[in-house]
Formats: sequence, C-alpha cells, structure tokens
Amino acid sequence: KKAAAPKLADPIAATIDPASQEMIARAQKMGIDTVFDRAVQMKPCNIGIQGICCKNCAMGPCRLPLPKGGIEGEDTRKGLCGATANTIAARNFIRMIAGGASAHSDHGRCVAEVFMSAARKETEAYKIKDTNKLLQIAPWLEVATTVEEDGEVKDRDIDEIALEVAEKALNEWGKYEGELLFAKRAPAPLYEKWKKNGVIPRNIDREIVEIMHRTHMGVDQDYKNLMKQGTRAAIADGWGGSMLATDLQDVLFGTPYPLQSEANLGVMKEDHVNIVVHGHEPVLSEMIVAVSQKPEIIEYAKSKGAKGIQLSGICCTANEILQRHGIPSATTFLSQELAIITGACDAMVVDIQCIMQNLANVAKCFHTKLITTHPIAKMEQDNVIHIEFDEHYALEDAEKIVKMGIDNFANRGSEVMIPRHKCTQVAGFGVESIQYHLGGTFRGNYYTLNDNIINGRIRGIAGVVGCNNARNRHNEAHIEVVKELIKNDVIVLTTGCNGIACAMEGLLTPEAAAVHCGPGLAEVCEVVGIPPVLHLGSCVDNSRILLAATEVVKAGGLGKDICDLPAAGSAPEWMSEKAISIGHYFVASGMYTVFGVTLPTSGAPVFHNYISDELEKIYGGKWDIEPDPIKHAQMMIAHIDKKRKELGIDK
Ligand code: SF4
Ligand code: MSK
Repeated sequence: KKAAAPKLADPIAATIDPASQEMIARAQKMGIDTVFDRAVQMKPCNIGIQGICCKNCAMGPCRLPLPKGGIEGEDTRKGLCGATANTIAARNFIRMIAGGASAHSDHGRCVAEVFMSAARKETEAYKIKDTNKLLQIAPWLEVATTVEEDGEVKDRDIDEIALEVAEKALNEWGKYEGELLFAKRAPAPLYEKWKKNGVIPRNIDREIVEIMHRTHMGVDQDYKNLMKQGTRAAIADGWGGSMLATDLQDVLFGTPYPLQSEANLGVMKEDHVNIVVHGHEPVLSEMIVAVSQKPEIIEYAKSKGAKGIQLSGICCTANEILQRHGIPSATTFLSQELAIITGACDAMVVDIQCIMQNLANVAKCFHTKLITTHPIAKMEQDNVIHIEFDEHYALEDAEKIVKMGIDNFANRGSEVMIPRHKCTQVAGFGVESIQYHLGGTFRGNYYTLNDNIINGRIRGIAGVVGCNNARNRHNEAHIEVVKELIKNDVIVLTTGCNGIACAMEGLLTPEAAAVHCGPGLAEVCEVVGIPPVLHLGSCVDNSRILLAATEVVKAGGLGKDICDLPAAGSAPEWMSEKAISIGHYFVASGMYTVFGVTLPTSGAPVFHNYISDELEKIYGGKWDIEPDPIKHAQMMIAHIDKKRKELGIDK
C-alpha cells in the first residue's frame, strides 16, 4: 500500500508576500520541502507551548496537566520533585532569557574582540571609523577623552582612547566587581528602581551563568526570585551586550544615516552573481561588501559571464549592511529557504543565529554553495562548505568567499526563476538621525519628536520588532500591527525581521505616510520627509530604541522615566529566545510590551500575572499577549492614550 503524500502548505494561506507565495509553490512543484510545509505537517506540543513541561532532570520530563478553564482553588499540580507550575514556567522563561541574552552578548563580545584588534592595529581590515561615536561612548565606559598637561586640558590621543575603550568594553563580560557601566545611561529614576530591586547586572556572563545554575534541578524554587535573575540578565543584554555590540559596530563601521535601498526576492538579478549573506554579525559581511565592490573583483565576475555582483541579505546581517551601505534585503527569517529556490543564489554565506539547518537540504537541490563561516555555527550536511573567518585575515577570507560565489555562477542550471516583487525602502535610522531629521533636537521647535507628541500630531511611539513564526501567516501580523499603529498616528521604530517585512510592504518610504497614516503623523512625515516607520537596524539595535526612549525622556515634557512615555513595544510574530530577552528588557525598562503568537506562561496563570501586573508595579512595564494583530495594536494604543492622559496631554 502506498503511503499517503505529506500534506503541503497552501502558499496563499502561508504568507502574505507574493514573492514567497510564488517560491513556495515552486518548491512544492520541485518536491522540495520548506518550513511552510513542515509547519503543516508537525504541530507543536500543547504542554510545552504553555510553559509547563520541565526537563531539567532525568526523572522527567514532567508534563503538568493543562489548567482547563483556569485553576479552581489551590493549584496542586507538581512535577516529581514537587516543582509547581509557577516554578517550572519561570525556570523555562528565564532559560529563554539566558539563551537570548547569550546570543546577543556573544555577538557583542565578538565585535569587542575585533574592536580590540583594530585598536591594537593588528588588522588592516578594521579601523576606527567613527571617532565621534567613540568619543560619545568613552565617558560611559569611564574612559577619559581629555588629559591635563602643564595646567592645560587637551584632547586625548584617539588611539589611546580606542584601546582603553576596548579594554573596558571587554571587561564588561567578566569583571569580578562593580556593576554594568551602561546601566547609568538609563534615565536616573529607572537606574534607581533597578538599584533598589537589586537587578543591576554585575557582569554580562555572570548573569547568564547564574540563570543556568538557579534553574538546575533543586536550586531556586521561587518564581519571583527566578524572575529577579531573569530581569538582571535581560538588562545585561539590552543595556550591556546588545548596546556594546551596537556602539562598537558604529565606531568600527560607521553610525548609520538614512539611505535608499530595496527589499524582497526581486532584488536578486538573473544576470549577476547573487551572493546572499544571512545571520547576525556584521564583522564578516562588512568585508564581503568591501570586496564585492572592488573593481578587480567586479571584473573577475564579468570574466565569468556575469554583468556584476548582486549582494543581498537575510535576517539581521541584512539589516546591518542595509543600514550602513544600502545593500538590499532579500527576505525575512521565515522565507530564507526561498532565496535558494530562485535557482539564482550562487552563494549563501551564513554566520550565526536564525539560520535554518534545512538550508543545506535545499541547497543540495540547486547549484548554491552554502558557506558557514563561524566556529560556533557549523552544519552536519556534507554539501556545506566551512570557511572559518579570522579577523586578522578578514579581507582574504571575504575574497575567497566572494570568488567562490563568482566561480559558481557558471554552474547554474536552467531553473532560474526570480520573483519580480520588490519595494523601495529608506532605512538607516538611529538616535542621531531621528534627532537630526526631526528638528535637530528632541524638544524646542515645531519639528521635534517631543513637541509633536505633546501637541498630539504624533500620538505616541511604538517599537515593533522581532521574528517570523511559522505558526502565523508569514508577515501578516507584522504588517497589520504596524498599519494599525500608523493609521492611529503612532510613529513606529522597527528592527529585525519586522523591519524587513515593513520594507517588503513599502512602509519604509516617506510616500507611505500619505497612504497609510492618520493626519497628524502624515503631516509630520511630510514636513520633515521621513517614513512613518523608521528602521533602526538589527536585533542588537533594539538598544537604539532604549536610547531613543531615554533621549525623549531627557528632553523633557513627557515625564521623568521611560514608563511615563506614551510608548509601547511589540513583537507580533516572535519565535526566538532572543525575542524573550528583548521583551523582558523592554518590560524591565518600563515599556508596556505585547507579544503575538503565544507566550509560554499560559499554563501557570499566577506566574503570568506576576510578569504582567506585578512587574508593572515594580518597573512600570509589563508583558501582555494578543495574537490578533488589530486587537494587539489597539492594546498598545490604549496604553499610549492612558499615558497621554497621565501626562495631561490628551486633548
Ligand atoms: Fe520533573 Fe522536577 Fe526533574 Fe523538572 S526538575 S523534570 S519537575 S523532577
Ligand atoms: S533575525 S531573531 S528571526 S528578528 Fe535578528 Fe529575525 Fe528574529 Fe532572527
């Protein structure tokens, strides 16, 4: 008897993106499975989804029964050791924070190590590019920028400052006394709240390690105490590892400023060598950009029959090189396999995080060279090529990779099919450019962000970020949440795959304001010439949202702390542990934060209530969950309106 054919995804139901729909249908026709099909074939575990499966020892996994219709009376559910639903959910939740914080922070550490090489002048490839940014961050790391000589105050030598910044930055991961230096960048009342509650990180690594210890069988069994450690580690991520990654990348590669580019699979070109970079760390991709623009390399590509080299990106490596060089974004996380399905991807170069192992299986069906580059992120499949990147030979490594892509151009089959869909985008925003474009300051004239929030043209600020999730229709929640917000005059700061999704939908253009925004936000965007959705970069660049909120607070007129602002955070299609860490440092920084899909807390209602209502009493921010995108956005708007009322600006 023949086995039934596996059920396949309906491309239209799987994604709102027409380019992805075409490529899913094509993959199915070719008999190649993608994540969209696998999501139809494999359903998630209903107990795991609710956060109440514990596998922290070999007496389990202990799968607690679901609280059908809520818990009546005493909650007597427990694992073999007696761990309650709250303990199990809290342990799982903070282990996710540890996973996310370690990913961002290890990325930051790698950048700090490259920064050290540059400061020591051990490498030709990396230089201190943005000295203004260096001078801006040095005092926060307790590095002097001036020196007194013969009674005169003089500027200190830039190389000396860079070296000391590198030392101080690297020290943040493992120093044995003191506290995270960047914690003081937060508004003073927030810093004081953290201090009072004992959650200022001691060093980045320690907070992550301590989560692993506390959640080991038989250690911390108080969900409040577990969350205290989760909070400390999340702050170590947002205001530590991620913020250091962003700042040091800006110093090495330049602070982004607005620029124009494009997004979606249509950016790939049939007659060019297509190299797609994917992952998160920009240290190698910066070099790939540099090499692929060299005249002799372009000539080499032409000698192999191509018209040139088309570089594009997926996930946050895409965001990094988009922000600084205008390299177009090919697609988001969920549709990564589809870039290979085009048949035009000559090389896909991956570094760390959000890389699906199935890329290797898809690449096997085409001529695509799949190249891993990071010692901590290899793949087992035998068609994957590993070229380990070494910052001391960065340009040589990048040249080897780009040439491999060029040499592979001739190996394409006849199966090239690039969807035509792509949109223009204006990206490259940051705290500096928000200030520059909106009146040159945050408060004090007709154009500024604060003045426009106070006068009500802009109702509030939303940070909408995060991944895709195969349990949702791809990009749908991202776009509906963002459209609902801007329709209601809420300006959106975006990062990660939300940024790419918005770009694919054409929301990152000044012209989008007239089409999609309420009258107030449309007027501001038109006057200053910005899109209603400002792309602030990659996952680690969520730290830019923290700093933007801090600048808004400092500029005055909107309260004294981040929790006073008419602002809210959102991750409509989250999937990664990093999103939980980001969500929690938003909450611990005072931000009302709504997640889509689901939260692994619903099986432990007391714990869920703790991270929403109880944490709000401590930090001013709270977790919330709403899968329906319109309701999700409306909850954010209701919070913004509540804050406007409290500020007395609700006219
Ligand atoms: Fe079960 Fe306790 Fe072991 Fe978890 S730690 S698996 S709840 S016995
Ligand atoms: S890439 S963590 S899927 S945003 Fe930063 Fe996208 Fe989420 Fe990865």
